Amino acid sequence: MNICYGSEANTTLRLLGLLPMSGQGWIGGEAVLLPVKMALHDINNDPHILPGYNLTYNYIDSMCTEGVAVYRMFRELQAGLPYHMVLGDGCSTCSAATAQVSYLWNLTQLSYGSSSPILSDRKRFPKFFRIVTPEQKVNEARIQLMRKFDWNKVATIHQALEFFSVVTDDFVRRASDLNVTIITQEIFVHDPMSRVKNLKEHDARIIMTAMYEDRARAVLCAAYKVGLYGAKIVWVFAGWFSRTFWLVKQDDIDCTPEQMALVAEGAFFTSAVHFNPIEERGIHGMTVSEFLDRYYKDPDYNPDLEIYKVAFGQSYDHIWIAALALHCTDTELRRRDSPTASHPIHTLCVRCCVHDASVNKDVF
Ligand code: ABU
Repeated sequence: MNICYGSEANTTLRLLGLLPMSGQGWIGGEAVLLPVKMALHDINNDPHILPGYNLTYNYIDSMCTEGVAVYRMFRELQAGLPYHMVLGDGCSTCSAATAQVSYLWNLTQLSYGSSSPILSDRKRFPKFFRIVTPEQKVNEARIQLMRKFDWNKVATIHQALEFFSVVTDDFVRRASDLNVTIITQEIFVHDPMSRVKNLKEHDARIIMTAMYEDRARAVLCAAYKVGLYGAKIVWVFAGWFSRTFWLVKQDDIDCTPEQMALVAEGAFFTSAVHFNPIEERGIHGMTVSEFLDRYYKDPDYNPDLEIYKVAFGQSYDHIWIAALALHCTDTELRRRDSPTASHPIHTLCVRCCVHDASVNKDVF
């Protein structure tokens, strides 16, 4: 499925979004659409940004699955109409897979929500950027939790993906520096039951997790079955999980919502700050509360997407960064009096403009 915001013209600049709309892991893609619509409206009506151009956005459903993401992106890029940037994915696994392909089309890729540390490797992902905090930086919050509550023993459990191994290794290094004892480190590929039993056998009380939310549901259900829950057990999950993630139905989970809620009770969620806590005006002159006010009043507002609220602001912002990068590229091409200057923006120069476009943003 794809949609197109904005109308086609020979001055059309085309963005290709990679959105996990279905599947498992993290499927907040639908929550990206309204902020994208708002940003395109603001940009296309701003006479100072990309004057004479019309910015449009199509998307594919990547299903938070690498193969699907690469296949559907490839199909879209082969279809004929030129794209000027790729935006996404919201799942790091898909970003890693697609970013190793999109640069071969000379396309710059900018993600609104991929937090895997590995994506900062410019050799592996030469034209990939993102506006979210890499996940290992959030480990500092987990360390501060350990300090705050005087916890001196901790266990970890993570899904066997490079993303989560790197995050967990970083946490273990920081915890060891604090003289915290790591009582066990559990790793699983799909079914976490034997690893959760091991946590129980080690009498784990504080458990740092690193995994996608479908696997976190499997962990909670396994924990219920082995009795690893109660007032003395603290689970720490990623803050980008959908709110009340433990209540989402899943084929391989046979625990009831009540049983899942019992285990999730008292869990902590750690993440970067997703909205500017200071009421200052951004590039379009809006504060965060003004942005949210507009968002909630929009006819396309869907309360079911509130569980993905962490994605709203960054989804709006990433379209602005793409637009500013394209604007900067256009300006630079005209300044150089390049033969391409009279044509729609050439993709070659976009990469060098991403940083310039994000002077007030963190791009990693
Ligand atoms: N947007 C969810 C973050 C998880 C990931 O980077 O895959």
